[in-house]
Amino acid sequence: MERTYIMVKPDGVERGLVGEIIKRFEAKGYQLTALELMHPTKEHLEEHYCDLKSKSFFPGLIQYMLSGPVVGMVWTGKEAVKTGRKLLGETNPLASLPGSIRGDFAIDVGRNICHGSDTPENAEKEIALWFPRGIKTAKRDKSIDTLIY
Ligand code: DAT
Ligand code: MG
Repeated sequence: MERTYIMVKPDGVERGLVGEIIKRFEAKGYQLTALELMHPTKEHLEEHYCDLKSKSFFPGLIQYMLSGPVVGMVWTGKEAVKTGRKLLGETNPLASLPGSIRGDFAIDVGRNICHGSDTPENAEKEIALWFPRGIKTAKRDKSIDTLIY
């Protein structure tokens, strides 16, 4: 089953949009596999965004990402990466259709409230970077269904 790394950025956390973003992935049918409030270091963020190092907006992006805690999540399910990005919308919120998270809640590309992996390979890299201790997947014990108190 495919996994994707979704992160609520500092502005999304500050604006109280964590629940709204979780709600949309749950409603779509994806399974929440990991979740943590984190305070990443500059070095950690530079690694996460290493492909963008040469861009003029890179220092501003890192500064913004350091401005408060983020919520890192792993969501699992069929085509989680591609569909996750559809739920998020376009990188530039002004190009995002209403109905998407960025389309509904953001205007500026530099404050686009959420991150989503762009390929299954990058998703696994990002999951390893943000959840370096691994993710324990506990199976639900169905025997409790027969125990009624
Ligand atoms: P995405 O987050 O949609 O995968 P990306 O990987 O190209 O987009 O860029 C990472 C983040 O960098 C993006 O969410 C916001 C910021 N960014 C991208 N292009 C930008 C630009 N032209 N000006 C300012 N920030 C930008
Ligand atoms: Mg990206």
